[in-house]
Amino acid sequence: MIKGFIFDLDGVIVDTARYHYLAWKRLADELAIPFTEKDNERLKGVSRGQSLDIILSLGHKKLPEQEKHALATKKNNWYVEYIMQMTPAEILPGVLPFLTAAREMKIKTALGSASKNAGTILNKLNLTGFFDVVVTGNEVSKAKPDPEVFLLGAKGLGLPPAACLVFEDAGAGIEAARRGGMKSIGIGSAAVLGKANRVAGGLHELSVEEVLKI
Ligand code: B16
Ligand code: MG
Repeated sequence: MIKGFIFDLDGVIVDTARYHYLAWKRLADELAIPFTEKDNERLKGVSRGQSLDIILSLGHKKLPEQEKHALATKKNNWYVEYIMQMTPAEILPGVLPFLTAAREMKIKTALGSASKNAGTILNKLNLTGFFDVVVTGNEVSKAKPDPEVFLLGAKGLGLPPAACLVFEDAGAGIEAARRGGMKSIGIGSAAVLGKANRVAGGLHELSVEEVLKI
């Protein structure tokens, strides 16, 4: 029986992928590396360091660790500038009613995000109070598809993995849920998220009652 929900952030609660893209694009342009919105799809759910590696590989560039660290910091500073301008109007459709209903029904709720900026984003959008537990990129050492982020979420909720349902927009996140022994709902297209127990376009298409039955 499902007693807890674990939500990914980017792509499920808010569309921060747009801001990640703008910041990575600015860096790629500086490095004269071609980088399109289609390339950006590969960065979804992937850690900051791995994202930079993907961009450098697009430009056939290899750089020493120290230089990579400086570039990742530069991108993050631009990204933080963008997210500091965000407002609650950018919360994706259906999120607030879904979170409200879940909490009214005494379902425990956790955030499980690869982003080190997840706490800042939740605060900025006035969403922190909707989550019993927040696990971010600061607490995990292994990126999705490793299940670490979701297992920490389940542990924080005091629930066994099988009692948790994960909401994810990235294929790597659906795989992480599966490896962690959790059912999942894919948010996005069935072509990418076919391994999820159910796929929907967004939380606005789902009710708490129906997802508890999967
Ligand atoms: P940061 P999620 C992920 O968030 C993003 O999808 C991914 O594009 C980003 O690289 C990653 O967070 C790390 O973000 O640079 O802010 O630490 O989908 O796991 O909520
Ligand atoms: Mg995501």
